[in-house]
Amino acid sequence: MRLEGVELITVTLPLVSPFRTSFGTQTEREILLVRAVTDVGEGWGECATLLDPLYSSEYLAGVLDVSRRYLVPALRDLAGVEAHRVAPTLRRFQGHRMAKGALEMAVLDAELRHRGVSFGRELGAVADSVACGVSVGIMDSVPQLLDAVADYVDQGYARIKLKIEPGWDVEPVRAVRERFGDDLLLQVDANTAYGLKDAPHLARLDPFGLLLIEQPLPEEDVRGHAELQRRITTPVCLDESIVSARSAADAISLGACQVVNIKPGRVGGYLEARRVHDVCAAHDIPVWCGGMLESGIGRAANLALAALPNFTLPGDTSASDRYYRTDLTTPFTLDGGRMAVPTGPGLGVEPIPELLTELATHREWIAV
Ligand code: SMG
Ligand code: MG
Repeated sequence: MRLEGVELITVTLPLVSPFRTSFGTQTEREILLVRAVTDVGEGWGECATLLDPLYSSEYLAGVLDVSRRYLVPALRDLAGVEAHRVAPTLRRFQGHRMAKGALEMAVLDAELRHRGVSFGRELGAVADSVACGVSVGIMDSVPQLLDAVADYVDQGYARIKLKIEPGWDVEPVRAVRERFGDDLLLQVDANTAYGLKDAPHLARLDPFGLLLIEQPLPEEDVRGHAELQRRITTPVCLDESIVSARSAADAISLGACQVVNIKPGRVGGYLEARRVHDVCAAHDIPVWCGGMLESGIGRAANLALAALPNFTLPGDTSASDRYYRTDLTTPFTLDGGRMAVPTGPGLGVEPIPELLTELATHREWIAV
């Protein structure tokens, strides 16, 4: 397969409601799509990066720059481009996993479409649908939060995740438990907002029977998470700290997590995400699929990944209408708390061309 060029396309989509986390509030999502053009057809990728370096060090303008300056030109050196060669070829460039992952995804999609194989089949999916959870942002008041959670529960979401930060943690969790009962699958995500000094406070979440607490401490504080886990009974789950299969293995052997959130962009792509899954499975550590407010392109691939056998917890793979009034693909919908894994070749979905023409804020062609 020969790569002829890559188009980088940005699209700004308004969110149906503001999404507040411990690092900021988002009212819209600047999405970066990657279109790989090869001699056997096209493929699509979606980059996980946010506009600003607040969730991780990557940011949209940085991804565009490193892609045009280093990553895409490096793929010129490949006599024939194949998805499994992309990561090794780009390895000499440090970091930039989200940028690399999006390129690999687009090449993989082109390759699979050509072979007539779906992402799910290629990655090793064992289910044709997956249980879906929803991530609920920090709100101005507890009544407002309860209304939002009630709406998601009514829609059938299989699990609720509450974003937390100091000052918005024990009370919202207590209120949700009191209103919806102990059977609701409930977890929290701090996005690094706490320190080890907060261990006694975080232990106050123990009585609520949470599935897990996600990334309470800073990204690099893996040992801190291990120490925290000795002081609280809620299982610690890592998100930001897990950037590769190796870092997952290290965190597990340190006792820093009992659960892992897998986000393909954060670990450099779907092929590494599968390795993270395999490492966790080998250690009996359950995983679930995280989300980065993806459009239908990223969602399609995430659903395929979430159908692997060790994805035993519902993920942040919510329906299109949880994020956007108009998705870039045919919308994904919830059916009894589950979503179907796409079965068509490659991702099984593609951006609606008229929407891209109408909504693109930047289009850039990089010939190879
Ligand atoms: O895609 O439903 C989604 C968002 C899920 O909470 C979510 N993602 O830390 O897990 C996380 C956050 C990161 C993105 S916040 C803009
Ligand atoms: Mg998280």
